[in-house]
Order: sequence, then C-alpha cells, then structure tokens
Amino acid sequence: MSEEIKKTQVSERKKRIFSAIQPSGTITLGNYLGALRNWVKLQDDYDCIFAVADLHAITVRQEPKVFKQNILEAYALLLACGIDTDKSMFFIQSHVHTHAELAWLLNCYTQFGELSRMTQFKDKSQKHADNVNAGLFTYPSLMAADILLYQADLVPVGEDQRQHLELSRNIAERFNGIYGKTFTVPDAYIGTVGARVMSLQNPIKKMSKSDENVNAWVAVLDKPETIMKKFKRAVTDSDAKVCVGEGKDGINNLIGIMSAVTGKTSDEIAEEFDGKGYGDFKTAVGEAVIEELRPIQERFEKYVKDKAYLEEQYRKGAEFALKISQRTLDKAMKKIGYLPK
Ligand code: ATP
Ligand code: LTN
Repeated sequence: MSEEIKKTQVSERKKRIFSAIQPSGTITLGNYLGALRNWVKLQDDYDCIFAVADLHAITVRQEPKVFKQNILEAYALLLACGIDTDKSMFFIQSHVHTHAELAWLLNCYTQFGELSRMTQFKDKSQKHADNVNAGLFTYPSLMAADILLYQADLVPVGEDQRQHLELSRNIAERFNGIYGKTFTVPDAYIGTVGARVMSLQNPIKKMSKSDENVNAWVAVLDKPETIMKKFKRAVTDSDAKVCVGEGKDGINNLIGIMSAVTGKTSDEIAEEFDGKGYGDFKTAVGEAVIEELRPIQERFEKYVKDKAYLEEQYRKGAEFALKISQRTLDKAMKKIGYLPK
C-alpha cells in the first residue's frame, strides 16, 4: 500500500471514487476514450478504487478458459492504460468475498419491481432469451454492493449505467433509513465528459464491442493495420467537407475522435483539413489513433507476459480492498442484527 493511499485513508481529505469494468472480451476505443482515460486522470485528485467486475460477467455464459484469460488481460490492459497501483486501489472483484456477501444482503432490501424496471435487464433478457438467469436480474444489487462497500462519494459511469447508480442510491437511502447511517449515498461523477464514440459503420449508434460488425468498432489492442483499415472503411457522407454539421454523423464522430486524441478543437481540425478529401482525413484519424494506442499496446505486451507482476498487483489490491470493505460489511451485518463472529 502506498503512503499516499494510507494518508488519504486516515484524513479522508479527498473524495472517494469507485468504478469498475466488466472483462467481457474486447475493450474498445469507446471504452477507452469514454471511461478508462478519464479514470487515469482522476487518480491525482481523488481517492480512487477500481475493479475488474468479473462477478458481473457471468450473468452471460462465459467459456472458462477464455474467461480466465479475459480477466487477466483486462487487468493488464487497465494497468497499461495508466491505472497506477501506487495511487489507486485496483483489484479483481471475485478476489474480494465481501462483494458477493453484501450483494446478498442488499438483495433483501431491493424490490422486485425496482429490478424489473431496469432497462439493461429488459434489453439483455431479450438478447439472451435462452438464459434469463436470476443474476442478470439482481445485477444492480451487486453493483450497489461494489460501490457501497467502499463508502464511495462519486461514481463515474456512462449513460447506460445511470439507472443502476440511481438504484444504488435508493438502496443506500433505504438501508440508512431503517438502521441509521451505514452507507455513503453515492453521486454520479460529472466531470469533464468523456467522448461518446459512435459506431464507425452506423454513426447514430454508440461504438459497442457486442456489435457483430467488427468494422463498427476499434479495439484498444487492434493491430495498427487493422485500425487503419477500419477507419478507411468508416461510413461518411457525400458532402466531402471536413466540418461538424447536421446529417454528417460519420464525420462528426471522426472529428470527435480526432479531437479527443489530439486535444485539438473541431474548428482547428476543420481548418487543418479545409480543401482536403475524406480519404486524407480518415487516414489522419487512423494515424492519430494508432499513435495514441501504441504506448498502451507496448505496455500491455510487457505486463501480460509478466504473470508474477500482475499477481503481485492484484493480490495487493485485493488485500487492501478486503480490509476496507470488511469494515462496511461488518457494520451492516451488526445493524441488521447478526451475531458477531
Ligand atoms: P456492451 O457492448 O456489452 O454493451 P460496451 O462496449 O458498451 O459493452 P460497457 O462494458 O457497457 O461497454 O461499458 C464500460 C464503460 O465504457 C462504461 O463506462 C461506458 O459508459 C463506457 N463506454 C462504452 N462504450 C462507449 C462509447 N462508445 N463511447 C463512450 N463511452 C463508452
Ligand atoms: N455494470 C458496469 C460495471 C460495474 C460498475 C460497478 C460500474 C460493475 N460494478 C460499480 C460502476 C460502479 C458496466 O457494465 N459498465
């Protein structure tokens, strides 16, 4: 545990942030620009806790060997993106048993009606009609446990997870209402909004790893030539003018990506490409993305080969996470009336 984390633990000066990502295969440019890159920036100003949410991932069927590899790779990739275990706590959810335990307790303070209203449950139960399991239904109580165990003040989540966060707040308030203040009621983190990256093939839809058209998304670990090919194939319009505009969703998206990666404004980009064709622009966006991802890919290759290092990091994270979360779990159990061990 670093001195910095110890200090914040004691003084609670910094606000605490919790977030997690599921290890469900490919991590996309959308995940990176919309979420991960912001997590990295938050590490200096907040007391950050991050997790690979592998318990959530089995709400859809996983092939054991692939799943195991995906968990380890997600951990390595987040390190490669810049999650720094000297500044933040970073662990694998299934290594910290308090998550499943508090999730059970919270299930008993969550109403069937509330869970039935979750749009992600409705969407996913349609998508996986052959496996509408109880875990898919109670997924938000586990997410509430993740957050409430660490008394997190703020949770950076994308639009799709807002409803789950709202439910976490309701569960915390309900529990506190019955037993007195036990959990911090978390707020959504609204900071510099991460870029919303759209599909390269259908730019009115968000870029999503579950899109069956592989040309619709770019993975953080895609090879440079694959990245370039996908950008060259990106859907645009017949206007042939590089600028933000109505009905120019494809170009708007490419400008958004270019801006997120280079830090240039849309106007600066439009000026730079004034008089140039879409071909040149797409190549330039591809190159910029390749350069942004290159150091991450290099670090990933190094980490993923070093199993001993990864093990050391995730063990350290889990040990520390257990200490903090056990305090909250004990407190909640005592309030409910369980006998101390
Ligand atoms: P799925 O395709 O299974 O829905 P996903 O690619 O949408 O997955 P999630 O695991 O649901 O990704 O999301 C992880 C994080 O990445 C969330 O914070 C989410 O808001 C963010 N995110 C995902 N896709 C994008 C995108 N296209 N643009 C910006 N942020 C995104
Ligand atoms: N459900 C989230 C991942 C997740 C999470 C969390 C996010 C699991 N636990 C706690 C924020 C806080 C997702 O699928 N993006």
